[in-house]
Amino acid sequence: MADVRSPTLPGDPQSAEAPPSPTHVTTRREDYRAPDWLVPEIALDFSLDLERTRVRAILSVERNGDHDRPLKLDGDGLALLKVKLDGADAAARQDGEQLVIDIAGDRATVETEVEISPAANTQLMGLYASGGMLCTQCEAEGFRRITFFPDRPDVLSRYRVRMEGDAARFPVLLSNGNRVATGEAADGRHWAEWEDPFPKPCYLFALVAGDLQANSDRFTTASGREVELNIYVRAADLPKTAHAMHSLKQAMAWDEQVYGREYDLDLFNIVAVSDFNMGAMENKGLNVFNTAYVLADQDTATDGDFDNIARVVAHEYFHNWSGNRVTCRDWFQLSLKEGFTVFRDQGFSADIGSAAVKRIEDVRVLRAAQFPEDSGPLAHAVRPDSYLEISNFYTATVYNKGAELIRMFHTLLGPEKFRAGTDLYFDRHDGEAATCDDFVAALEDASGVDLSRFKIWYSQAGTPHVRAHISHDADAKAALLHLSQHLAPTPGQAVKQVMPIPLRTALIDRHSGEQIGDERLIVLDEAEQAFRFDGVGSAPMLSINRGFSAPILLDVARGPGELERLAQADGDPFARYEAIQELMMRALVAGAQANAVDADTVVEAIAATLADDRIDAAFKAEAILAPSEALIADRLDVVVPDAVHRARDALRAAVGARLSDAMLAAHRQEGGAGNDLSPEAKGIRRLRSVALGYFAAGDATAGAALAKAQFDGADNMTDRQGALGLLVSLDGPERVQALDAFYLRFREDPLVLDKWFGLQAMAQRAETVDEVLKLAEHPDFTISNPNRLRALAGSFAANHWAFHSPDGRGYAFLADMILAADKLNPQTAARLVPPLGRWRRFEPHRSKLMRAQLERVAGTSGLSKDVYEQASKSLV
Ligand code: 0A1
Ligand code: ZN
Repeated sequence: MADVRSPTLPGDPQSAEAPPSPTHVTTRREDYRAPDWLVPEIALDFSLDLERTRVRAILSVERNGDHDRPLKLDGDGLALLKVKLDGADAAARQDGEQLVIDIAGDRATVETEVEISPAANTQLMGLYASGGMLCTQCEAEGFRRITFFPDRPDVLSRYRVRMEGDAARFPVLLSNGNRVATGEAADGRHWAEWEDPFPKPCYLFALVAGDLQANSDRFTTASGREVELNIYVRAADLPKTAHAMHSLKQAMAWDEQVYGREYDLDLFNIVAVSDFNMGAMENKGLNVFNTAYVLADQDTATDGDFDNIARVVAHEYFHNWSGNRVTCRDWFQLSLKEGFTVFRDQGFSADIGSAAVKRIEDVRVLRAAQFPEDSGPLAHAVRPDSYLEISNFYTATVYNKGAELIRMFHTLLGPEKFRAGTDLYFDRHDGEAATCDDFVAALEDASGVDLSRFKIWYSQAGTPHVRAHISHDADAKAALLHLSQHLAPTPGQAVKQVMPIPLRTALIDRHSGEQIGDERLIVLDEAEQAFRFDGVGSAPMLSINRGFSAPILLDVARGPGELERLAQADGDPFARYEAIQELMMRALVAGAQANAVDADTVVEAIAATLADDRIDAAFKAEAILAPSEALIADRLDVVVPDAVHRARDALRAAVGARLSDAMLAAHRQEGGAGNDLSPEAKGIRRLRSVALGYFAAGDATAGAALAKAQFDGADNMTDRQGALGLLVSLDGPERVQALDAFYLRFREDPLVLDKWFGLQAMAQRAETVDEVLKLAEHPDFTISNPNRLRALAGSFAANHWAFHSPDGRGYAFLADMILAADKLNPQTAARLVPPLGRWRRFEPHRSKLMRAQLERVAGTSGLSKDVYEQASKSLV
């Protein structure tokens, strides 16, 4: 098909590695070696203070294997005060940031004391201060910023932790495992001791000290263990913790029922912090969360926020088995815990909500975040081969494509054999640091199914492109499905091998709309292959990659009217969704190329979908939502953002104008009461908001009035944000009125203020760049809080039309933000680089401007290795 982007990348990707740098060292998977020394036990003693914290560590170390190499402990920014070996002053040397100690025997006790400054820790890795409290983040390599230690996930230790601090400032003192003792100390200080019975890698260590209040509850496990549950927040936030607590209990029960996994301690603590680089962290028995994934009430959180809280609470809880009890041997195996845990949290969300809608949302995320990664300069395998900075590999590829890979195993084995496989995996590797190969071996051994060919999905980057067409032999009453696959080169992988691609497939009768025979699971595992279907009387329609059984790009040759028919008839909800989306995509891609959109078929399909009583509101909303501009751009050989924007606007305006009555009716639908969090009510709110969007696209003036009325009358954040999200893109007086009202009402609530910044950064207006530049000067804006930075800079970079403003100011703004943030928080700064790395895909003028900003970033001296890796790779 001419309008679909050719699978070959422009340019000639050469290397997956960052260009050599004198200061930064590449770590390679093939160089893995077991640790020279193990640390079965560690005792930590913290004297806590915001400015100067003392950390004393006593490590019992054991030589691992027959060698005479010294003990090497990682450190990062530690002021060393003391080192002792078996109680005597030790002859330790510092080699770069490492502490090297020669040890004669096979066992020893090593004691160190260091000083660190949590208040000065702007990277938010290690021990840092957030809103007056102290907390830690150790994954992936943050523990070395707390004390000297072999900071690698295959060194597992039992932890005993003592902490002492000011009782008024830090009334709550938490660490992993169980609290074993507490007491008062001199000068208004107090202390607590914690012990974690489960050996763990240091990235799962956590400590929290602060003035916090807990929402407390209990859970009884299947075997009768009574577990105390606490969610710690600032006192004022306590009323917003009910949903997180409810989600936690649901997740605990689900993991017992679906995976046979029980919780293993008597205590499970969650702490919410406002300054956090990611979503949340699964530290053993003490999960630390970004407040964004804990706090919610009807007035301040949208349905999407509520769903995300359930998803992330479950994700972190599930890590207790997939990640903590069985951890990763090295960071190249990150997807072992992350891909699997995402797959598990997807299953949970599907079970507590609508499975069909959840699948649509997951695939949308994959296409929006992972496909571009896989086709760009930062493409890497689910199990990468090298890195400069491991923080750069917490990606949609490792997480979401990793989950798709597990889903393919699930599809191939079926639920029972898959469960037998995960049981064996947990049994076999409990208490160990394992590899992706170990996971597949457990599935194979439990199921008797050979998965060796599928393992290529771990090592080969890029999204396979599959083409399909059907031919029919009327005499033989047989249909032949012709499939071919192609995978374009990615950095460091010039030549690709054929992949095994599992495709759930059915044929559908063109006239009756009935499925012909059973659905089949076929595996395309050659470059070209044909599959025969018998008992097919007339030329059928093809329904393929149902449920998105493989993470691929698909190009099916279709006859006229076929997509329209499938959009109504396909028995697989996901395939029906795909048919409508493909109809829209074809109109949009053609529209972007020809500067005129033919909306006829789309209008008919949307009208039929809205009128269909058999499907629920949530599904309707997803199905009729127009593909994003970024997704349309991904289908074009050369992207001209204005053309994409015009095409999408024109299609939405045509649909809105021609279906204004149906949209108004959908918008008026009852059943979406603000306090009703059932999937049905959420679906109705979602459809109302999508319908309002279309209506406003058809009639901006009436749309603005309706949106303003919804905004003013809303008793919940979903309706309020839905309306404001529309108003920010319209030019009437309602825009400023609503934004001001929102600000005045919520200026004291950081998470809601993030929405205020984000919505303006996402506005579809020519003036958005100016507004964003102004917002960066707003007194409430700060680059030191990752949520706020992402709300403005991250949302703006995702605003396709505004970010790609032809004067290049959007690119310059993002580069400025990256460079400013890099001085404080390299990890979060590096996450802003990828949008600039898409420069090869754009028309020459923009392409040059984007590249120039990347060069400016990469050429800045004193860059962190985080940003250096992302920027330099993006230029290759
Ligand atoms: N393991 C966490 C993600 C995570 C990774 C790194 C972090 O460092 C700032 C924080 C969190 C998860 O998958 O939820
Ligand atoms: Zn995770």
